[in-house]
Amino acid sequence: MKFVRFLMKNAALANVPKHIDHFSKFSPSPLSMKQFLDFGSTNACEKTSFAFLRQELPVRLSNIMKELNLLPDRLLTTPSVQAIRNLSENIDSPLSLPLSRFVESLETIRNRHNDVVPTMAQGVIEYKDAFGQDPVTSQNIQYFLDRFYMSRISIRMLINQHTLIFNGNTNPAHPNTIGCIDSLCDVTEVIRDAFESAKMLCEQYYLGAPELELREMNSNNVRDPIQISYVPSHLYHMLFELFKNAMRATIETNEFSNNLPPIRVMLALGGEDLSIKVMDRGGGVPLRKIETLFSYMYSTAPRPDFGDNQRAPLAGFGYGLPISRLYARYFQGDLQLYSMEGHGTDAVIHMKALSTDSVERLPVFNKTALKHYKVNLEADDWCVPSKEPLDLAIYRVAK
Ligand code: W6P
Repeated sequence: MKFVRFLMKNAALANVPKHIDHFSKFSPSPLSMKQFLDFGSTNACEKTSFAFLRQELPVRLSNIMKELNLLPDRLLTTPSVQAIRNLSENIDSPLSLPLSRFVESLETIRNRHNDVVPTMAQGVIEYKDAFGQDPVTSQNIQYFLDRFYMSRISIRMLINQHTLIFNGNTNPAHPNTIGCIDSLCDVTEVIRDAFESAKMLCEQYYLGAPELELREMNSNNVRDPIQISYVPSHLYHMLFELFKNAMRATIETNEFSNNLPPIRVMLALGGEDLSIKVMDRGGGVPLRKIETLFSYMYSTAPRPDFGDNQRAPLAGFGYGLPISRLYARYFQGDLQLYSMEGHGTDAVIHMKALSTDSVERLPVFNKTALKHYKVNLEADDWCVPSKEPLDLAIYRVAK
């Protein structure tokens, strides 16, 4: 029996398809926002985009599949992770289709991968149930999933751009949009939209919600609206997540007060950065716990079954914050939390203001990446504080 399981496990692990080895030898080619926009204007045609994607999609996918195969066997052999590996098995077969069926097959591939995030989360739960959680595994999973989900964001971005631009429909409601990029994305409008949606959810769950106080500063020209080239859906995703967290903290720490402190937002545009700060007075989070808010392992818990008279709580389940941070980093920005326990939390989204600086940030599989998956058995280079008080008696010198 043990031997059969041994054989089956090795069969599952060994069959790395040949095309993955081939395509993983190439490095992914990051695109700038400007290049994305050019693909959708007169500069490029469907054939160029087709030829690019036929190479680039398998390269990005193969690079990350090489890393997936380096995960500890105990994680790799969970049913969920196996299911994800099987999805990529025939990635290049639809991609060898002629141009005329390319858009259609891209849409099929994209839809087949819709549930990868919850499936991977299930894999982490299966691992935790079987082996528990420890800092080393948590760190490895964090490293891998940040790269895996970043790769996924980028692959879906390429697919969405191609299918939206070349599916034959134009979008007259948004003349400035090229695929899912808005070359004049009105940041204030996205902030208000995301706030309103979070507020509606918050009111359903808590029967009340804090107000929004928005200030903005355009240092380039005080009167101009703040607009950049960006993917509005990515920005919306990040803001919606931050607002849900800020609202939940505000309500839960001010439960018995009859006026809720507003959520204040500061939006600033400089020469290089566009930054959005979301400030709440929700009591804050101790510094020690900030990192766990972004942790895939520590924030993965089986989703409780919400019955009819119980709604899903506003925030705190799933991968909202770590994935929002990836969206910010995808175009060379970042998402950071500054909290003061006892007072409140400031969450800041930094974005590149210039479309020439907004370049995709992509993982590449190489020796440096490989090193991260090798177990490090060396001791840490910082002392571990002892729980026992030091017995100074041993240093006493005889007088
Ligand atoms: C909190 C915790 C948190 C996470 C993200 C954004 C805002 C907040 N506020 O208390």
